[in-house]
Amino acid sequence: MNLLLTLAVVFGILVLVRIANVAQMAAELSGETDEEEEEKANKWNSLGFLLFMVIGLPLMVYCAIKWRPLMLPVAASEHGVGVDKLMDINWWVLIITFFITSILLFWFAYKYRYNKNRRSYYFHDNMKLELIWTVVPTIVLSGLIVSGLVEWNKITDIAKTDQGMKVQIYAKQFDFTARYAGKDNMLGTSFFRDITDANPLGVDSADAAAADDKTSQELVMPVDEDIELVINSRDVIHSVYLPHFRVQMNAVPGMATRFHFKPTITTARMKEITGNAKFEYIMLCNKVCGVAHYNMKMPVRVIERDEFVRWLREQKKVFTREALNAAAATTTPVDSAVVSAK
Ligand SMILES: [Cu+2]
Repeated sequence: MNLLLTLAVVFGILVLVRIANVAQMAAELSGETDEEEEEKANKWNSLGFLLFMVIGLPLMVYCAIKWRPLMLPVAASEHGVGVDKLMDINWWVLIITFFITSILLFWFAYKYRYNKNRRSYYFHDNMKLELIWTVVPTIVLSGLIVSGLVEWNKITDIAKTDQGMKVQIYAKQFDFTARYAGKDNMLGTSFFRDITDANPLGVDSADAAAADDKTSQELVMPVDEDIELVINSRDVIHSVYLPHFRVQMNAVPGMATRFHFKPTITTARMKEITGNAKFEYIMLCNKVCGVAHYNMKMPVRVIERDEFVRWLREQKKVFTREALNAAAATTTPVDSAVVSAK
């Protein structure tokens, strides 16, 4: 099949070359000069440009409208609305610039095609033109960058980050685990040397703050409440990406990164908004982190407060009571706590 296709292409090219030769010979026989021939070619080429514009630009608009439903639905978080507004402004600047420059490009290629009776206008430099194409993009781009920075500062405002329910997102090749801080809203410290089969997050059982910590393989959040994600990685750089909430933050080994946000739309409500009864939020790894990266994800749900309290009650604690008692019985060093946690 491939051989056949290659042969078809080769013969197709040969036929086209033959046709071009015949056309040239016919032109020579009819006494057409090179100049006339060139003028004809220019005319067809410039008309081709116009045709490309007339078909291409409306087709682009059509595709953008037709496939709009494949884009993300409305932002499901408080800060996401601002992010979307920024995105929209960027798109409008791009779209307007694209249409102006494309129309000028194709139209000029047609209008100013070679004409032996026309001389091009020569000028050495033009201060006014250069000022315009330097100052206008500078102002537009500065506006975009500054508004982006202002929005980003609002999102990452450190002053706010001590409020909100703490949830650790622990990333490793190739899954995520969520750890809820419990009533004290304090996550027990963890250390990679404390990692065992029974304690995959390496939580320190001697730390009192860890006693009520709970883990889950699903990220469940109460609606309209501040959430403080504390993000860690065991091995390589991963990325916590929650597209519907316009949240993305890298998970970096050896340090904790944070993201503070407030979900505003429950999963049930989003099903109604999208008209999709099967709609579910999702968390994805957004850094190519290894062979199973494509499959590194975690289901996400946003529910009402009371439903959330019930759900959290059912989740399993990081440590059993026996493990905690054993840890309490042994005093320092940390390593003995690890053994007892097994
Ligand atoms: Cu990953």
